Formats: sequence, structure tokens, C-alpha cells
Amino acid sequence: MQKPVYILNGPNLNRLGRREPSVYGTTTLAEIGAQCRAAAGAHPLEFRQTNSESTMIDWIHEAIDSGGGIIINPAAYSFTSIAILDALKMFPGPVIELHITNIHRREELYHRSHVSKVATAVIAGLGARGYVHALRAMLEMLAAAPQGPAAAGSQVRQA
Ligand code: DHK
Repeated sequence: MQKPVYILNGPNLNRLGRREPSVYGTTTLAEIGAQCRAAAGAHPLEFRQTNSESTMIDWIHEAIDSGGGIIINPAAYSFTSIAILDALKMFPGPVIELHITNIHRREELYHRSHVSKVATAVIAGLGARGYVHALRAMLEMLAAAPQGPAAAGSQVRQA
């Protein structure tokens, strides 16, 4: 039984489509979710969004127990949350940090993500299409590591 890939979205991303369209585009989170489900095919997927830091941590704990990989757009929590970083440190599989925008080309406050310290990989600046690219990379990593998520995560982290 394949373990699900968790795609976790942080604060304000529920407003995508209407939120600063010149910065984040006009694709809604529901549309991104549908694109990811189509790209996942038969691979189980959990696609979620929360404005709550504690809920995000609860979902990471759930993924530690039953997930194969995590794709996370922590949004503003990227730059503020040690708690989310600490939770991700316990996840044995690959972690892909995703940002719709190129955070390094934005205001200074968006430059230093705590999550990047533990991420296997970071995707930033591809817009909404970044989600499907992250998912394809995740499925490749999991397929390449038949010994399971822990191996997939550590293999890449050692590479
Ligand atoms: C989303 C946010 O909400 C911001 O706080 C980040 C990120 C950027 C994004 O590009 O997806 O800075």
C-alpha cells in the first residue's frame, strides 16, 4: 500500500485567485488541488490548507506516522515558525518546500525560510504550476527508493 503524499498549504493561500493576483496569479487553490490530483493518478494524495500553525503541525505529525512525502507551502510561517521546522525534522521522508513566488526576489522579510534548513528541495517562483512539478519530483523520488520514504528522504539529502 503506497503511503500518501501530503501537500500542505499555509496561511492566506485559501484566498488564492483573489489574493494579490499580480503577485500570486489567478489560479485558485481548488484548481491547484484538482491539477495535483490529476497528476498523482493512483498515488494517494492529501491536499490541505490551514491558517492555523498548530493544525499545520498536527498534519505534519500525521504525515510522520502515515505519509510517504511532504510538499509544503508554509507561506508566512516559513519565516516565523521554529515549531514547524522542528516538526518537519521528525519526518523521515523527502520534504519539498514550495513557494508560488520567488521569495528571494521579494522584500527582505521573505528571504530567510526556516523550512529550507530541513527541506530536501525548494521550488520557488514557478507560480501555481510549481505544485505539479513538485509532485512529479516527489513521485520520482519515492519510486526511486523502493526501500521506502526514509530511504528516499535520506538518499536525496546525502546527494
Ligand atoms: C506565500 C505567502 O503567503 C508569503 O507569505 C510567502 C508564499 C510567499 C508563496 O510564494 O507561495 O512569502
